[in-house]
Amino acid sequence: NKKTEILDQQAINRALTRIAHEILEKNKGGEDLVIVGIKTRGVPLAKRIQEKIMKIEELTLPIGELDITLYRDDLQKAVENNEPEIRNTDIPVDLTNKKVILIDDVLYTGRTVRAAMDAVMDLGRPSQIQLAVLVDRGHRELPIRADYVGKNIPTSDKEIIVVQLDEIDRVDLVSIYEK
Ligand code: 3GP
Ligand code: 5GP
Ligand code: MG
Repeated sequence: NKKTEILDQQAINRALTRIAHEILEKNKGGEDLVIVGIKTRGVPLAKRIQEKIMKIEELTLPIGELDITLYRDDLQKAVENNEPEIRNTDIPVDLTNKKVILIDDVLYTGRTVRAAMDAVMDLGRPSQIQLAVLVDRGHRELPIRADYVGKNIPTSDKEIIVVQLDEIDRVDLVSIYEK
């Protein structure tokens, strides 16, 4: 079980600062943006990006969360036919005509993001949905890409990315493990 550290705390922080700037640049400011984190680790990432945007523009973006769980028997196994399911949504604002920025830790097959987009569309009619992820590890099974990427980490299917965030794991670290 070899482990290689890919992003330390400073690198994660810089990537999130860049993403916050990119979000503001692409959207010409923060007007009409709503940030939505995908549980578990997408939620603290969403909060951090919201705080960075607050510092840059003195603007507090509304923030929500989605709980999307993959009922895979074994995370180590191939994805097969297991589809992610929406368990809970907590989005405290009307999304109509808003630009929704989905935030997740790792983008892999794209199935979680597809489920997240379904959930968001069910809640209202956003004018746009954009996607920010800390890590894109490749292996997409759907035509989905991220608008903002902390780091592209090409992986083999024998590798997994471990994302640790201070709010949950008491440390900020992204590493790659060999299964
Ligand atoms: P997260 O909820 O913060 O995203 O799925 C439970 C946890 O297991 C996830 O935490 C994720 O970090 C980790 N994990 C590692 N490999 C995988 C994987 O291939 N699929 C999923 N869904 N989670 C994985
Ligand atoms: P997808 O639905 O794109 O296959 O997977 C995305 C979701 O599964 C994300 O929420 C992510 O947390 C989790 N995931 C998939 N692969 C990995 C991985 O290698 N490492 C981690 N930490 N999470 C993963
Ligand atoms: Mg996740």
